Amino acid sequence: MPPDMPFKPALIVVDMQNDFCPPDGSLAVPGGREIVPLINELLASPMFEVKVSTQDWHPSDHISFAANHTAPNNKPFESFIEMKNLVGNRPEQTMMQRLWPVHCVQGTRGAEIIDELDVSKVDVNVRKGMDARVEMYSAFSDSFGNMTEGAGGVDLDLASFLHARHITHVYVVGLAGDYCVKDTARGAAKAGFATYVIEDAQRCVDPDPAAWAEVKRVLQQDSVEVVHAQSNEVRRVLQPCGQL
Ligand code: VGL
Ligand code: ZN
Repeated sequence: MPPDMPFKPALIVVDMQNDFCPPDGSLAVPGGREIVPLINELLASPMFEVKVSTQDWHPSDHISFAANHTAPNNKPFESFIEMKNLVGNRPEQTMMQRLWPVHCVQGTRGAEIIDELDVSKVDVNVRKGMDARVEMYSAFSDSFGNMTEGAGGVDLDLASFLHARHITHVYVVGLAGDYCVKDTARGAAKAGFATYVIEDAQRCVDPDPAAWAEVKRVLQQDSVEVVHAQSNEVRRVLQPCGQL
């Protein structure tokens, strides 16, 4: 990259919430707490122009909760239901939605960000998944691409917020690598930011390495770069001078 290319990076820390963490989260991601030291190191860096955290923040009647559907098609992790684009007023558009255990219900302890995360360094927190009718893994839009800021889905138009701050690059970390990290990173790339997922600062619901390889393929196809903590891309946001 030419040295004079603008570099105003933002950090997005996705869904580091009690319900996504072992040992007692309702949707605990294996190894979810192991990534905290690296994420806190990133949060402590003066190199980021903006630091964002996100929270999955569901009403109790959320469409993704297996408990809100009828047997036999209501097994958490296993069952899928047909979800319609009601938010976008296009009910003919449908997609298959995986069902989950009840998680991150608004106002519960499970929805709080874990105590170990250094939230004092966060500039803005985005709550998402607030519209009961639709899934919203990405902090940029729901699963159909609707941006319903103010209408209940999410409480901030994150793309406009980052553009207004002249952000050029977005680094995405957190939980879960195969759902909300993945879709948030794809949303960032689609919004025009050079986007990185830091591999060592995420963990997946599905711990099978083959599943992560497939996620990486999809990310790279959507112009997201998957990088290691030791890469130059990460070192340049951890070095105070920004040069190696
Ligand atoms: C997530 C499943 C359901 C995530 C959120 O944060 O990756 N996964 N809701
Ligand atoms: Zn969720």
